Amino acid sequence: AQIERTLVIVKPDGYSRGLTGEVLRRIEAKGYTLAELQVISPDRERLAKHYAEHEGKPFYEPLVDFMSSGPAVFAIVEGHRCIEGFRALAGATDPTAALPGTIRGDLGRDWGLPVQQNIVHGSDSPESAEREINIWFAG
Ligand code: DAT
Ligand code: MG
Repeated sequence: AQIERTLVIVKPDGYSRGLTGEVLRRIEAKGYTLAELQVISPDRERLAKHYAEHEGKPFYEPLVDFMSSGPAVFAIVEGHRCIEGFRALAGATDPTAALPGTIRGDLGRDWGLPVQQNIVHGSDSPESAEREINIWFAG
């Protein structure tokens, strides 16, 4: 199989809590490669493209507010089956339900907010990965 790429984001909660190194450490410890890295404050225009599939859902506006609230780390991660592999590292979307041993399960919790602040994003398919990488990385 060809080497996959996935877009990983250390979201503003993870960045502001100082968890970037811990997340990147787990990615590297798993054996994946950090091909590109950047710290940016996500703008609402690109977030709308990134989260187009969720437009209209009750958590959509809070999600865009949260994601545009401060700096985040964007990484292109490479490796065989890294899309599935990173989502396994990340754990379930709801950090309360995410299993211990996962990023969200070990480091996340429910803060009583309308959106789940769950530390990381990972693309869910090869098509999503290429689409998302093109939104956040030029060239
Ligand atoms: P994932 O990030 O696990 O791929 P998703 O793509 O379904 O999950 O949703 C994108 C983000 O939106 C997710 O990371 C947190 C938030 N979210 C999803 N479902 C939610 C819900 N039911 N209530 C609150 N926030 C939610
Ligand atoms: Mg998703």
